Amino acid sequence: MIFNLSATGPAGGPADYFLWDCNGDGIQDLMVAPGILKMDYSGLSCDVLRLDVTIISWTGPGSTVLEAFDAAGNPLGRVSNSVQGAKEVLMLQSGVPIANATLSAYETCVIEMIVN
Ligand SMILES: [Ca+2]
Repeated sequence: MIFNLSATGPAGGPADYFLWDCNGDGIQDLMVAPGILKMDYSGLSCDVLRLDVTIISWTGPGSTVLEAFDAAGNPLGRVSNSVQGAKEVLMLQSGVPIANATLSAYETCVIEMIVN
């Protein structure tokens, strides 16, 4: 893991998440059901300007939300899932460095996170 990852439940309680190979490629994925993943990029030596998070959401469009913030906590962008039950990439780009991001989900498998 090249950045810090933590998770909380929807109401600030413990998140329900576990490893599961949801796309059957032999590599364990992270199933969030439900929870909020928090990615902290402040320890990275390079600026983060783009996030590509590959997911499968089992809840409807708009229910899985990726949000990015700068170091002061100002929102930089927000993108959500558009399909249910199929693989898609949540892509978020910013003109200023992304300090941290959250992924809020009810029933979503996180297959890959690429930080650029
Ligand atoms: Ca997998």
